[in-house]
Amino acid sequence: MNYVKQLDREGQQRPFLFSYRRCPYAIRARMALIACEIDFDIYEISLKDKPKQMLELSLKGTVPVFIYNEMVLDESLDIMNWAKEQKKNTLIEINPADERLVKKIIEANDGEFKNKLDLYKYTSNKDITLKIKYRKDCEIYIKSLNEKLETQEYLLSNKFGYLDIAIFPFIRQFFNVDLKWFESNPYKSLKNWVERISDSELFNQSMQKPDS
Ligand SMILES: N[C@@H](CCC(=O)N[C@@H](CS)C(=O)NCC(=O)O)C(=O)O
Repeated sequence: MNYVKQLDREGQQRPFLFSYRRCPYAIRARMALIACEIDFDIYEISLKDKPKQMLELSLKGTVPVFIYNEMVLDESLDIMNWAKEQKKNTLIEINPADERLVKKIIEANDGEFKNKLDLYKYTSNKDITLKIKYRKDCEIYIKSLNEKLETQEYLLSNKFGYLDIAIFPFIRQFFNVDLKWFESNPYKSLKNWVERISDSELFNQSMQKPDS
């Protein structure tokens, strides 16, 4: 992952990612690309001042946007799937028997949970009763993940993989809303999982800053 100052529309040879460091969708895309040993250029956008080049390639104006040759992918899961298909590293292969479950958990994550997470995250601490209500709404999904992790180290098995990458950035964001609560929350297996992935080289590489 190599930070660059712009997309070279004529001469760009390497895969290219428009990204935003803290965006959970962009994090899952970066982690998948790095896990699959794809060497890519990356451009850190400002959400308040999106680059024209990016909007020309993808009208919807969300990150991540991935460009390789003539291909433009502007959905994080499409980027993960493309990385997986390159088969440079089997780390994030999905066992065919798990495909339906993976899809179901990601749909719950990106749909209902993400909506509730945004309500929780963006409700001011001044309205603490409402904020706690939204956190409790999130906890239905949080509890279901915690239960999976009581008997195995990662979401599908004892092996880290695709589903962990897809889900982790959102759970991290959930816990980051209130780090004090994170320390004392009852979801110990999920807390350990978050800490384990947060400490991983893969995650830390994906969070590299533009100026480092
Ligand atoms: N479904 C898209 C969602 C991406 C998304 O919503 N990204 C947010 C940042 S976390 C974004 O770019 N929002 C546009 C904005 O804030 O203007 C994906 O999976 O890539």
